[in-house]
Order: sequence, then structure tokens, then C-alpha cells
Amino acid sequence: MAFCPILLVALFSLIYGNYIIPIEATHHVYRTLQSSSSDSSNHQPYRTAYHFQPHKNWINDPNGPMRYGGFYHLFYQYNPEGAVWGNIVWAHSVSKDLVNWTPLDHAIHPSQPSDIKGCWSGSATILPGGKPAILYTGINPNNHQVQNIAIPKNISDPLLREWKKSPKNPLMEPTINNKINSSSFRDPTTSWLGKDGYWRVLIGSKINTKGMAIMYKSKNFVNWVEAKHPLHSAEGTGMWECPDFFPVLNKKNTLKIGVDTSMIGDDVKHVLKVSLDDTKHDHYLIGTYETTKDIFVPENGFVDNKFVLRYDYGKYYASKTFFDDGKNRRILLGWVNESSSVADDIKKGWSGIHTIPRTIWLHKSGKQLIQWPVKEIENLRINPVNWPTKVIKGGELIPITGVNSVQADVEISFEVKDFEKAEILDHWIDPQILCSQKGASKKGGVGPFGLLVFASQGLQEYTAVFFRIFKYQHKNLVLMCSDQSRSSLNKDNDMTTYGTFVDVDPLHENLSLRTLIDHSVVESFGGEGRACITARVYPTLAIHDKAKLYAFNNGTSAVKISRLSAWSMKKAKIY
Ligand code: DQQ
Repeated sequence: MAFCPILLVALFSLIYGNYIIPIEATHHVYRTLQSSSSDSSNHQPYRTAYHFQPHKNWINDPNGPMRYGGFYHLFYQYNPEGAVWGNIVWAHSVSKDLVNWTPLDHAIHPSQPSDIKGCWSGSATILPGGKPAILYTGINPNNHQVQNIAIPKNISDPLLREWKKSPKNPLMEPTINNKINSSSFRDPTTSWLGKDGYWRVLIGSKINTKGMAIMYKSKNFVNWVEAKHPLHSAEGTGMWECPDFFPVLNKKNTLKIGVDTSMIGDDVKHVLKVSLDDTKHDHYLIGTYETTKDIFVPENGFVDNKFVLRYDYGKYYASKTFFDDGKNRRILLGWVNESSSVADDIKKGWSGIHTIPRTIWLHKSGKQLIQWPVKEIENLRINPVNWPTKVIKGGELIPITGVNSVQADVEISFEVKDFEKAEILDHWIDPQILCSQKGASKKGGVGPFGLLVFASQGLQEYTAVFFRIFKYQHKNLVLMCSDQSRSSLNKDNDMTTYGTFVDVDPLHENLSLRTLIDHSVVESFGGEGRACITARVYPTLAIHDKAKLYAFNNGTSAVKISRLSAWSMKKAKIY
């Protein structure tokens, strides 16, 4: 299913480069701030050392990740002019290991009428014969969102440095029954090939407050026709941004193996992820893709019309997966916005990072996904610290020394034996609210126990990542929190506390926590990847070598630390 070369030879070469007009969109627009100069000083305490971020300026969604020519390619939404959203192009970096990256020239920038006002999010598809193609949203002169295609100028260049756009662009416009608003039609997914020889792609959209993933079909990847109905939709969910649709293996002993996006069959379940513009969270549904009807039937559906499962219960948005055919795994990338004020972002000259790429697969229960930082990140680990088994009594705070507390990877496991003192929860309550009410400083029964990161000498500042066990309907219910309420003395920051319940039974397994600490990021994985919480924090005292790291227990019951391994992390080469 290759391109017709003729269509791609005669390309419009319009205005490349500087002719970019910012427009109102899904992100805040700060017109006057878009060309502010940036402070690229190396002494910034909040700049990350091993999370992906460009040298300076604004970054948002990961776009079109793929493996090609022996390289991982990452494109991302980028403002070349400043540290706020605007002037959006597709910046491009390549990597051999998903950890160290080399920046290349911007791959796609406004140049055609169909994208002259911005090149927004999209995805890459590897077509038969191994040729990549990118579908992305362009903003046309009328501020309408349309879908465009770009392909490499030279597929024998493994770095795919140059991209050309089709003169046939736009390939898709929001026509359907005239019901789709031209400002709600964006973010094409990676396409998949049906048994009938038609490619399918999803476009995020909504009608009134009904969010939906509109499907288009094509034989040749250039002429796309809208399907009779969306793949899936849901009332009350608002605009669906950056949809992602992919199969996961559902077969014992093969769960961790990733599969190509076009894979269908009895051994797979499908995942539909949508980024909800209204809540700014990435939610997913697990279900069956009924290929005969071209619909997705979720198993976990909605509760009170709301999605339940999230990739990350902290700050995390506009994620995208790709199939890594080199290592047969599916990799998830996501954007993490700042929690600092716009004025502070401009002062530091940058805004936004990506999480550590995560391998993603179906949990053996079939009810949720598991996420775990890619193995390659472990190559940055140095100076290991390992504790012998240790009991941590109620009220105890034990320093974790020997690691660089602002640039570390910590794995800790707790064994709980005594559930007698677990607090009783007599009615269900939103876990995020429960975490705000019962922060790390509120003494509990079984927990809170976990880690204090970015802690200042006198504990005026700290971020706490912890578990707290409740008795709910005669069962143990594990709450995982990331409490930022004391993360900084600078109250201009968003210090929201995040939380979720983790589907772990501490009667039968230890409670594990892994936290990646990187200057202003606290990226945590609870229950071996069953729950993830990412937070951004900006301490004023607990910076550089003033920051301390502790294991703590503020419950009445003692718990056993059955494992603690911690490492300092080397700096990755990213720009
Ligand atoms: N960001 C892009 C849009 C997308 C949004 C614009 C999600 O294409 O819907 O930068 O963060």
C-alpha cells in the first residue's frame, strides 16, 4: 500500500520558516510573550537531567514516535519563539536507546495553506515496504483544523531529516453531516490496516459535549473517506484530543510482548486512550475491537459517565504509544506541563518535559495496563545503595544517604503484617480528595509510609509519595498519594496533591514503589506499575545538595522495608 509517487513529486513549496501566526486553541495563548528570550543557564535548579526536554522554549505533545532505520524518532509540539504555547512546529530528535537524544532540524513547519497557521499533533504509520508516513493536523487560513500528510524526502536517510507534504493536502476536512465544528477535529492516530485492505485512522472530535473518535478509511493512504459512525463516542466527556488505539496481547506468558498496531485476533484486547480536553487527563478503556462492525466495545466503560482508568494520576497529558519492532514492546510517551507560574516559565526560558518512556502491557487480570520505565533508563544508574531488611516504626524518618537526592532512581518495597490498625473507610471517596485530606503529615493507622523527596533540612519543604491502607467493605484498600502541599515555599506554584487506589492486596504481596527523581519531577510507579503519579515541584530550599531523601512511616503500625535500592542517575545527553 505505497504512495503514488506522482502525487508527491510536485509539492507546493510555500513559505517555510518564519511566517507563523499564533491562534487561540486548546492551550493558553500569550501573544506578547512568544518571543521572550530565555535563560539557558546551567545553574537552574529545576532543569531536568534525564527527562526529555529541548534546550529551551515550550514543548507539549509527543508526536509521531516510531522506530526507523535503527533509530527511535520522536517529534514533538514545539514553540521555537518562547516558553509559552504558540507558533507550533514539529521538532525532531532521534535516539538509539530512548534515553540519549540528538536534536535535528524541525521536521514539519507551516508552509502550505492547509497548515499555515500551525502544525499540530499527529502520528506516524509504517506502510508496507517499511515507508513511514505522518498524518498531522494543520490549521488553515480560516483557523479550521484539517488533516495532512507528510512523507520523508529520502527514505534511505535513517535520520529522516527532511519531510515533504502532499499537494493533495488537506486529506480530511470536517464535513461529516456538517455537525463537526472545524475547531474540534484533530490529532490523527497511527493507522491500522484492516483485513479488507483499507487503512483506518481516528480523529479526535466532539459534537456538543459528546466526545468521539471519528474513523476514516483509505485504500491508498491519500484518499480518505469518513466511516459511517465513529469507532467510539461518549456523552458528557467533551473534546477527545490525541486519541490512541492499539492492541495488547491477552495471552498468558506473552503479556509483555508488544504487537503491531494492525494486529487483530483472539489473542488481543484493544485499548482506546483519549486525552480529555475538559479535565486534561489521559483516560483509557480496555475492550474488544469488533472488526465486522468497526466499533470498539469497552469492558470497563464508564462510571457516572466518566472514564475510570488513567495512565497517570498526576500531571500527564497528550500521550502516544508506538510499537517498537526492535524489542517487540509497546512504548508510551507523555507530556508533563510545568506547575510553575507562566512568569517563572518565562524567566527560566523553558516549559514542559516528557516522561521517561514507559513499556506498556496488559496486567494478567486483563482489567488494567501496567507501565514501567524502559529498561534502558537503568544504564544511567550509578552508585547503588542497598539496605538490608529494616523495620520502620510509626513516626520514624530514615535518611537515604549515598545517592544524589535530586537525580535518583529509588525502588522500595514494604511488607505489611499487621492490618489491625487500618483506618476504616465507611463510604467510597475520590482518592485524590482522600490524599488531600490525609496528607503525609496526618498520622494514620497503617501508613502513611513511603518516601520524602526534595526535603529541606528542617522539613519546611518536602514532597511525599506514600501508601496508606484502609479497611473498606471488609477488605484492604491501598491508597497511593503524591502530596505536593509542602513541596515549595513559593506559593505561586500549583501544589495540588494527587492520588489513586492501587489494585494490590497487601495481604498477599509487598507494596512496591519506584520513584524517578529529577530536579523538578517526581515520577512514581506503585504496585509494580499498576498506578503511576507524576508531579512537578519547585522547592526553594531543597535544591542541589541541600535536598534530602528519606523513607518515612507516619502510621501507628510498624512496617518492614523488605527492599530498598537507590541509585544516583547520570545526566542523559538530550540536546
Ligand atoms: N495539543 C495540540 C493539539 C492537541 C493538543 C496543539 C493536546 O493538536 O489537541 O499543540 O495537548
